[in-house]
Amino acid sequence: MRNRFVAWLLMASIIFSAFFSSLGLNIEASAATGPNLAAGKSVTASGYADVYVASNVVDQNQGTYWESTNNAFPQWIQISLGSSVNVAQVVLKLPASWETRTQTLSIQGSANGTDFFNIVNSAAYTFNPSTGNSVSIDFPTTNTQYVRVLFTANTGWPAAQLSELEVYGASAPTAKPIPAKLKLKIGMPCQAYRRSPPPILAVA
Ligand SMILES: [Ca+2]
Repeated sequence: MRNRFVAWLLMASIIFSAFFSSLGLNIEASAATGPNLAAGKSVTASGYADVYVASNVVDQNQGTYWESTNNAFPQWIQISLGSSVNVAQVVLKLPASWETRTQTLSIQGSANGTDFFNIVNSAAYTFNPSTGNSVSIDFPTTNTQYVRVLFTANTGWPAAQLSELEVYGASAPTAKPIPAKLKLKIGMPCQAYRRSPPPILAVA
């Protein structure tokens, strides 16, 4: 009796999960979306050169930029998003007309502004005027209050340089469309499933 109950539960579970899955309740992989979470937020940096202050990366003007202290890698710049939020992408920009250069950097997160962890490990990113001197970096959805870009090299100048640091959140779960074939089956009366007439029982 108990085995039959367990078998029934298992079968019911399979049927229900297949049904809800087919209705589009599966959670799709997140994708970056929404407004730039970094716009106008508090920004700090390891240092800056001349007039190229840190706040230039959140003024939404690609022509104004931050430049770190020269000849002193590593250097960093970070945004406080105000509270911990889910993020899934950063977009890094340099002034659109600048000559191409490659900066080596990692993306870090922190809940308190003191203890940082790597969201994206260090890698070399090429900024090219032919693609707007803009680099997009996608990563798995991460909950963090601070987003820091840590620079260790720049082929164009002996300092970290950045004109905009944009941060985007993860999209809400999206529903899968219901396949046309399944829609038809859901709308069909049970009778339509009968492949052949019921057998006529012989009467003794
Ligand atoms: Ca700017």
